[in-house]
Order: sequence, then C-alpha cells, then structure tokens
Amino acid sequence: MVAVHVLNGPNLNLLGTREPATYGAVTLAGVEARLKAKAEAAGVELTFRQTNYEGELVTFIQQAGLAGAGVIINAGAYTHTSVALRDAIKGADAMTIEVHISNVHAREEFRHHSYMAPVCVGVICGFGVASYDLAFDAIVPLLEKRAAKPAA
Ligand code: CA2
Repeated sequence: MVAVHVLNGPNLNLLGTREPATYGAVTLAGVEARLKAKAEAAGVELTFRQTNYEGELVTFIQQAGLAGAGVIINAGAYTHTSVALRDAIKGADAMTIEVHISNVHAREEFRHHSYMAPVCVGVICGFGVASYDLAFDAIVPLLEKRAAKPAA
C-alpha cells in the first residue's frame, strides 16, 4: 500500500484561527480531515503531523523515508532558512513535494527562496489549503509508479 506523510511546520497549528486573509479559514484539523477522506478513497495510508520544532521535522522526514512513504511538506518559515530540512529530504531519499498555502512569490522577497525545493520533485503554492490536495493528487501516481517498478 502506498503511504504518504503530510508534515507541517511552525505556526501551522494556528491555521484557521489567525490571519485569514493570508491563510484562509480552514483549520489544520480541517485539512487533515479532507486529506484523510481523499486517502481513504484512494487506498492510501496517510500520516498527518505538525510540529513547531525544526529537529522534530527532520525526524519526521527520516521516519517517512525509512517507511518508503512519500512526503508532502509545508515547512512554514523553515522553508526559507533550513539546510537541515534539505539534507533530511536528500539523506532520507524521501520523494517529497513542498507545499504552501499562500503564493510565496507574491509576498516578501525572503519567502521567494526555498532551501528544500531543489531536492523535491515539485513545489505547489498559492492555492490555499487546496495546495495540499493538489500535492496529494500529484504524489500518489508517482509513488504507485515507483512501487510497480521491479527492484533494480
Ligand atoms: O503559505 C504557506 O503555507 C507558508 O508556508 C506559511 C508560513 C510562511 O512562513 C511561509 O512563508 C509560507 C507561515 C505559517 C504560519 O501559519 C499561520 C497560520 C495562521 C495564522 C498565523 C500563522
């Protein structure tokens, strides 16, 4: 069975409670419920996690890699600062899609750069919480294709 770990970084626990003009009104629990429903319909095992700690995100990425799971990550502000997260994605060999709720390229310049993007299969941003759904729809066929390939 294909597995996907959805990992959320700092402050995303506040989703739906503050700054609705930027991040919308859906809570993180709401995002989790939507993705769980999609995963169940698609026969995908879904793990959904949030932490405010950089090192814990590193551990979550390593755990996903060891489990052979794909990763959908919204690393929040660590996207723009963390070499450790980039190294974790590369080191764990975890197929990863970076997501953002807001269009980071339409915001402050410091949000335009991502340390993780070069080691991800792709980046989806600017579609509100639907960015997560789009990432799920993109990663599942890639994981299925990889799972169908005979081991080299
Ligand atoms: O747009 C995104 O998803 C971001 O990853 C969100 C991060 C930000 O630092 C990135 O540049 C773009 C911030 C997450 C903070 O989430 C909040 C949600 C509601 C209220 C306050 C913060």
